[in-house]
Amino acid sequence: MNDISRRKLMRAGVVALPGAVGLAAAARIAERNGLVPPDHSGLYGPGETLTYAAQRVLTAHSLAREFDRSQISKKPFANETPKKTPEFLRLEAAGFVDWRLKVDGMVARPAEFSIAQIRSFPAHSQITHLACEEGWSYVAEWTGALLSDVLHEVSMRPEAKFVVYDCMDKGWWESIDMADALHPQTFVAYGFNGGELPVAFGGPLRMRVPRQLGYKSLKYITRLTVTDSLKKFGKGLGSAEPEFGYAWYAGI
Ligand SMILES: Nc1nc2c(c(=O)[nH]1)N[C@H]1C(S)=C(S)[C@@H](COP(=O)(O)O)O[C@H]1N2
Ligand SMILES: [Mo]
Repeated sequence: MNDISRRKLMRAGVVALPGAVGLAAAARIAERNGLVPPDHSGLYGPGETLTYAAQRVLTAHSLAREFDRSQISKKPFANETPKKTPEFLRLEAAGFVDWRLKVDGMVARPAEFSIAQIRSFPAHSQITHLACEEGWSYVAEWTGALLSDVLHEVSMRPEAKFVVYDCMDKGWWESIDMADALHPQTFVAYGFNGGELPVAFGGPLRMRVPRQLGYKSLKYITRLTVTDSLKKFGKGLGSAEPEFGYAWYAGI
């Protein structure tokens, strides 16, 4: 750790003092700085708070590693595809022309975007690593719009702190903070390795959050909700994952 980042960490007070007293103190300081993750109250809560607050203070603007074309995985592995609902099958059969991304919550202009409208935002590409918490991973090229461009289009209110996202896969939902939502590598992705994003990999549109584990990169997204609090969503833990014992913040 260099001197500047150490100083930043100390200024925010998120210093890893040894033992439970240190964790409690760090948690209090994190709270004062608005850096408490939504799943802070469980068994691993103090550790989650420390990890999240320290990463946000030290690496809020860091970039995920990008790879060369030659490093793209020959056989990327798609997680099991969900049992498609009749609605999903209907949208897929029609080439997703009726699919919409709804954007609502703390925004001045709630909107619904077709896939053509999402494609009309400036296109960006990245070759990044997608790592599942279960141990497998792959490198692929993703093409999409910056999530920040979509959010600017609807004009977020200044109190906004998180973006919650839903998908066509029952039970799956996620959220990220503004450091990730506005990050230049966070995409709503519709392209994969130079072609269209296959349904197996989350088409027509998936979230791509390369600074966090794979489960934050939700597939088949249909809705973004901008909010200042995660308490009213699901069990209030920020996403479906903490309900099963995984961390809301899955920074890598
Ligand atoms: N809708 C939806 N999104 C999802 C999942 C899922 O089952 N359904 N799995 C998540 C997990 S755990 C991982 S690791 C990645 C896997 O991405 P892949 O299918 O492209 O390999 O997608 C994430 N997004
Ligand atoms: Mo995963």
